[in-house]
Amino acid sequence: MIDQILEDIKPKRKVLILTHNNPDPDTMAAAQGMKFILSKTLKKRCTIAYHGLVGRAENREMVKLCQIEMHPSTKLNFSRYDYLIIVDTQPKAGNVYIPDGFKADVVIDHHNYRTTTNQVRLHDVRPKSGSTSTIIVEYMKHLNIMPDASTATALYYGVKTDTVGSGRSSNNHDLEMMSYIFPSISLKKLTKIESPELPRYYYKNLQKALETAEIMEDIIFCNLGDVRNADLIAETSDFLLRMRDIKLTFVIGKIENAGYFSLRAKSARLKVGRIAMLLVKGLGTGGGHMKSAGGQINLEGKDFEEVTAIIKGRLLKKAGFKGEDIKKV
Ligand SMILES: [Mn+2]
Repeated sequence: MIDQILEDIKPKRKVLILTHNNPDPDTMAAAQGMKFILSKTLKKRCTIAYHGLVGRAENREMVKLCQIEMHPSTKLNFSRYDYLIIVDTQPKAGNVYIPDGFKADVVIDHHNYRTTTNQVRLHDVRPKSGSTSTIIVEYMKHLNIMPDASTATALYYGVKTDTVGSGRSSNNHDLEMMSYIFPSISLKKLTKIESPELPRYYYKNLQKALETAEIMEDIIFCNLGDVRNADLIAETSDFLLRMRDIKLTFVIGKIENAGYFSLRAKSARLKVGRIAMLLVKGLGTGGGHMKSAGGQINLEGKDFEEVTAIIKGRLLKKAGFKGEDIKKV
C-alpha cells in the first residue's frame, strides 16, 4: 500500500496529515511517522494538523520531547494543500475535523472499517492491527528506512499505548514492529514521557471521579460533569478499570457543547466498540476496539444530564443490572 501512496503523492505539492480530534499517542506518532517517510523518500515537507486538545500529561510530554510539530486545524487554510492524509480514524467516524468541500486522499487506520471509507481513493484500514503506528512502522520496514530517535520513540510509544501498555489487544505483528524500531528509540525520552509531572487539575479530577463513581456489581459508571479535556475521561476510565473485580468502566464528561465518554473492559470478549455504538445510537457517534472504546455527543439543544441518564439506562439494561445496590468507592 505504501508504494501506491507514494506514487500517488509524487506529483502533489503540499501534503496535510490530519490526526483524530484530541489526539492520542497512536495518531500523533502515525502522523509523525508518515511525515518522516514522505521526507525520506520523496523529500516532501508536510504539515501535521489536529483538532481539540492534547490533554494527557504523557502525551504533552511526547509532543515536546519527540518534537512533533502540529498545528490547530481550525487555524489552517485547507485549500492551500493539495493532498490530505488521515491517520488513526476515518472521515465519518465523528472524531476528525474536515471542513466541508474537502476530501481525504488517503486513510490509514486500525478501527473497524466504515463503508463510507470506500469513497476515499487509497485506504489501508486494518482492524486486526493493534495500532495505526504498527502499520506505519511496517511501511518503514518495507521501504527499508529507519526512523530518527524522536520519531522512533513516538512510534514505539504509539504502538505501546494502543496495545500492550493499556492491556488492549495486541498481536505478534505489533510486537515485531516494536522490536524493529526499538534499537532507534531514546530510552531517556521514553522514560520521561511515561512519568511526566502532573498538573493540579489532574488530582482534582481524580478526587471528583472517586466521589462520583458508582459501582454496580462488576461495572463502574462515572459522570465527571465538566472536564478540562477529553483525555481526562479516558484516563479516569483506565484508572477505575484497575479496581479488583471490575470488568467494565464507563466514564462520561462534558466539554463546552459536547459530551465525551470512554468505555473500557478487561476482557476482549465484551467487544466494547460495538457496545459504544449501541449506547449512543441516535444521540452521537461511538466506536472503538475490543477492550477500549469511546464516543461523542453533540449537546446542542440537549441536556447533558438527560443524555447521560439515557446512556446509563442503556448500559445497565445491556448488563442486565436492575439498578439496586449501587456502591461507592
Ligand atoms: Mn489507534
